[in-house]
Amino acid sequence: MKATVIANSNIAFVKYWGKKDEILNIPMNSSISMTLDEKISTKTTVEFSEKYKEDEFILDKKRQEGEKLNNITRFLDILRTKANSVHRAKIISENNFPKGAGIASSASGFAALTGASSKALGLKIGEPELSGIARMGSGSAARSIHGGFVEWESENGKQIKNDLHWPELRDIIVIVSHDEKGISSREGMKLTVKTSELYKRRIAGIGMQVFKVRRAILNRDFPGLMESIMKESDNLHDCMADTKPKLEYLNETSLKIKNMILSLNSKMIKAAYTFDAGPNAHIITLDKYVEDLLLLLKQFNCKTIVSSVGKGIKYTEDHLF
Ligand code: 2P0
Repeated sequence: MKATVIANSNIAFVKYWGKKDEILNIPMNSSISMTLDEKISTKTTVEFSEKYKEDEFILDKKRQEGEKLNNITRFLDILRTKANSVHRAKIISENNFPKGAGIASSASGFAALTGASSKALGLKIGEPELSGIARMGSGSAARSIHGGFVEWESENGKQIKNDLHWPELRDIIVIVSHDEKGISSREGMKLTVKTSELYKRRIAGIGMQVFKVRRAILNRDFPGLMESIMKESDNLHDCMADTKPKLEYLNETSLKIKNMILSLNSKMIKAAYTFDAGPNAHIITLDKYVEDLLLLLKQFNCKTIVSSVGKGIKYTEDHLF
């Protein structure tokens, strides 16, 4: 059977950085994210059949080989074992955001692959379990199974509130650089856990941060959420800077955007910046401030994508092959 799923990316307000268990992808701390809309999504079609002799994976029209393909095969083995299947698969996957835009695709990618593969294998599993399986592919994918606001503590991501809870919230993604990051999140977080003293303090205090972000979402407390988001992004990047060797994901433009948001907020909080393991800025704001922010951002000559709060994985019969 063939199955197709569209999964959206997500932006973390409390970040996942560091694992308790490297094999099972159990995180050191809870993270909280907002699922983005279909402008930043992956569409994946999977078919398992005896007609395929090997797994075949085509991503953005490029046939994948070597370690990239092996990773997918290992991941599919988890699902094949569950379904008692020995069939190999053909997978076609397409990201709809600009190629090489530095937007992480592992969250939407593994969420789409998990949903499509489970359905193609005839597995009847609900979203909590799907989230736990997606996690094994990539940690942040555990959150992209669900829509709205999602908390991932250890095994499965859980929805805090759905996409209708705060319809005015936006993420303006500013594509600062098209370069691939120098060091992957997976390697970077390992180094931070091993070498950063500041990281120990981060982990000791993160429970309070998670509580504040969850509470601000539940109460739709905009200034409270914005302050927590910026504090969290700064804390993560301080820990990256404290890693040996130093991890530097932000560039000059990222820092200029950060300062622009700080001065914009001097009288009244209108937005928050947050950065992942790359220079692209995510500006969290409200619908009513988007137009002004886009005007201010023009000076940087960067492509921008405006996303609302999105839904969880979506099944469709509109297959890619
Ligand atoms: C996050 N990031 O919470 C954080 C913020 C990057 C910075 O999740 O090793 O690609 O595949 O589990 O999910 C990126 O880490 O790492 C990430 P793996 P993943 O969104």
